[in-house]
Amino acid sequence: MEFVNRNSTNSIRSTLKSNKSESILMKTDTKETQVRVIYTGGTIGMMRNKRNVLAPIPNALVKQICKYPNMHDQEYAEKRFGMSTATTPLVLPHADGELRRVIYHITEYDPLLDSSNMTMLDWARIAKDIYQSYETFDGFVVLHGTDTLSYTASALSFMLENLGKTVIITGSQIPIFETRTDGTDNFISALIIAGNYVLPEVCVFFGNKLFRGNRTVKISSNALDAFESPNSPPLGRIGVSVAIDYRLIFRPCSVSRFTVHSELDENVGILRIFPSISRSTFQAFLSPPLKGVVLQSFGSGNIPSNRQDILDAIKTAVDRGVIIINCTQCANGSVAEIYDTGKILFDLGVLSGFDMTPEAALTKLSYVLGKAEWSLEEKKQMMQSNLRGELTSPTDPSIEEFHLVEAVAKSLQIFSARDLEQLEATLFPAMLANAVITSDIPNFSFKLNNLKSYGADLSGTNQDHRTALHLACHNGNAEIVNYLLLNGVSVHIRDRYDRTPLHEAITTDNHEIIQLLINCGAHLTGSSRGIGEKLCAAAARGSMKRLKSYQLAGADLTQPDPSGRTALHLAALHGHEDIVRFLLPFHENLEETDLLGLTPLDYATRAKHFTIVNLMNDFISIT
Ligand code: ASN
Repeated sequence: MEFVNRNSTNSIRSTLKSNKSESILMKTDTKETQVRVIYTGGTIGMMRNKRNVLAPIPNALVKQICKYPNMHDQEYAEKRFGMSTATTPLVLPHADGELRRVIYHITEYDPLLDSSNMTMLDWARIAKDIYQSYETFDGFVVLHGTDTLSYTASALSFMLENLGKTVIITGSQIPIFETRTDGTDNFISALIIAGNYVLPEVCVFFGNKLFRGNRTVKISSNALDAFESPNSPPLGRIGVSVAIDYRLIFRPCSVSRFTVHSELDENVGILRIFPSISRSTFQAFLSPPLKGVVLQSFGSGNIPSNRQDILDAIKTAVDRGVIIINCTQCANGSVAEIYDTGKILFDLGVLSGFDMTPEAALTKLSYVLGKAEWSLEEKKQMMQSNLRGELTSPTDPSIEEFHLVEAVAKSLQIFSARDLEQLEATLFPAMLANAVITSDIPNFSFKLNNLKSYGADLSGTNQDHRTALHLACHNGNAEIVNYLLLNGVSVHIRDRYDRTPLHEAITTDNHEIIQLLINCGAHLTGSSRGIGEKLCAAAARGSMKRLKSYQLAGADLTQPDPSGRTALHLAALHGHEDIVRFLLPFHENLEETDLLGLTPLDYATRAKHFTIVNLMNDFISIT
């Protein structure tokens, strides 16, 4: 399969990062957020073909979107990116109540697929595409057919390890080319959430609800509310405004970078048991090469315990090393050892899938079996652990009955739900900030745990969209930063002025904290020219520490500023010999000229810094 080249990642990079393209950017105070859309197919982009059935139409979706003024602001796009070309992104008009306008880049897959035709290879392709453009974008939307959407969402939730950004899968029941389409609403809402909310999960947005992807099932082939998450409440709802329940967000709690595991084992299956299932069917299903099976049992996990032939087949498979996961056929609820007919499975070595959907259990099996480095015991252990919020674990912390915010609200005589929400959004970040400022580590962990149990979102932001992590990074307490990271606080949230926690650590030149953030997947944001300006300023000041901060944060130290000058030009001009020595090895040659056509050597010569001139001439002679 090949990319259609419209908005391929290279052209996206060139639009966002290239020095040349930035010169046409409009000077604007409008805040923007960048979303990558991966369009895989599905009804959303289908039309009736000659046989009068729906099939995906290549190169038609973007043209259709451009016709909707609520999906693409042509005027803004032209001012911002120049006259439209094949590589210009689309622009969502400003949405009331959101800080940032969404700029989105669509990658259309070739061929576009009805999701019934998708395979594990397609999941791997989506995962790899997200990985490869992860740092360029704030969030991701995957347009997908609805039929197997829950499988893809579940699989991606496992494959995208230590995900720190929002991934939303959506589609529609009625094509976008039809008047009554649900595609525009689903797509617009997905874009707004992916661009403006940092939710480190693979989510599904459909019918005004945001779900955890690996909890979803398709419940209707024709209703517009086609998805449900039977055993877990929606993560958010879209009404007049976007309401996310942050308490439900599952956050990776380790200091590790985002990565993708794309090796999936295809030797998995779902066996739905039914009365009088034949021994031969059962045995054939469990035979090699099958390595993992989701056994969909009756009720709370029961099978016919009077069928010795079935029990023997299960025993043989378990002894062969097949992992069998017991999930219920019921739309709601979980498996439990309540009946004799269920207990017998556990005695045979079948594992409980508890309240996982069959889609989640199956994709988790193929992910876990694809981990060559794990032993069979580890794989079994993982299947029973809550990896991405796909199962309700008995150790999940419960939220205190007594609600702190309600108590404060009572004393302030606040009764409306809206005012209560407002109070909560103000109180928790303030209390977290207070804990960051006033505590040592034992005290801090005590306060943090208390706040968590009162339902506080530890990644919550204050009025300036700053998190406790911004503050902790600025204050320079590495232990507290580490603690916040281990509690899943996001490294990607940008404040009102587009500053991330990493910016705070760079501003205070705290290398230990910069390293911690980088280990957790943080990266530099903003325009590369802007970073060039900062590097030049540091070089002019002779600030080696600041340059090293940027180096540690992953900056390209040869990045020019808007005038084409690099840090080396400025170090040469100001005669900072130590900085010139430090920067020289990063340059391939010294031929980079600024807008006046001057090289770093020209600067050193004109400023009469002869030791630096000699240094540079030596460098030129060996390169
Ligand atoms: N058959 C379509 C698909 O899954 C159904 C849809 O998208 N609504 O691709």
